[in-house]
Amino acid sequence: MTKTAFISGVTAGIGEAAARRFAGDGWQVIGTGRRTERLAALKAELGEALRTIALDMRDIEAVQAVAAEVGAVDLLVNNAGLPPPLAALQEAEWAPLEQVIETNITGLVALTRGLLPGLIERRGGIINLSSVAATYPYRGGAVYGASKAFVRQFSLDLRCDLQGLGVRVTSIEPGMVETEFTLVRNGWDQAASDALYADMDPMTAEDIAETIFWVATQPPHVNINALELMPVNQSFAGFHVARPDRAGA
Ligand code: 8X3
Repeated sequence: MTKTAFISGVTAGIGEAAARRFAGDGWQVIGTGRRTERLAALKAELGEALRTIALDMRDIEAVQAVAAEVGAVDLLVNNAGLPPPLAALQEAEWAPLEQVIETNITGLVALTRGLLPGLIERRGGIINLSSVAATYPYRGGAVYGASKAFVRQFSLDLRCDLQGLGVRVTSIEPGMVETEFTLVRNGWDQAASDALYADMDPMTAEDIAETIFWVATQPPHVNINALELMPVNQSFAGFHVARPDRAGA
């Protein structure tokens, strides 16, 4: 029987690549996004394999209505999410922070909760897109990193709620992937994005889509709890030490 994957945020990057990957393997894909012209372009490419739904994850009533209307699916990929501008909290504007919290956390919980009855009925799977930022802090990443730490912990706790029901839950935690992520973070500054990914061979949206597909197609008795990935050329920052008394010395 044809399996159905519900993927949020298919208008770019990892979500778009995942829609292609699952559709290419014969799955029926239901894909959401805010940008209708991009939804239409992907629909034109994937045809019958893709059903598109225009949806802003911040509109909780719409999220709940979509979940109720869609009914049972075999897989939910909670991909929709974004970072705010990379600014220390004391320098950050409120609106983008609120947008990130509403999208990455509130919308994700509402969509998951809405689709859970059907996922339980199908003994399906949930794959949540977290980030290495959930574990490793960096300046300017407080709200983004915390939102992704929420996604990781939500995934692990959800496994307890679903104990014995046959539903799998996974947190996927990528490092640098060249998508629109850095454009969004830098106010669509293409040069800044190009500079960040230059000469370091970042992961691609297709790399992560392949990982999502692999997780989803493990035997039903295997649950990948969490999976952290980085490009080889990305590793970890050290600790920072402030010595205010020596400023300018
Ligand atoms: C973002 C990952 O490494 O670009 O999810 O901060 S990284």
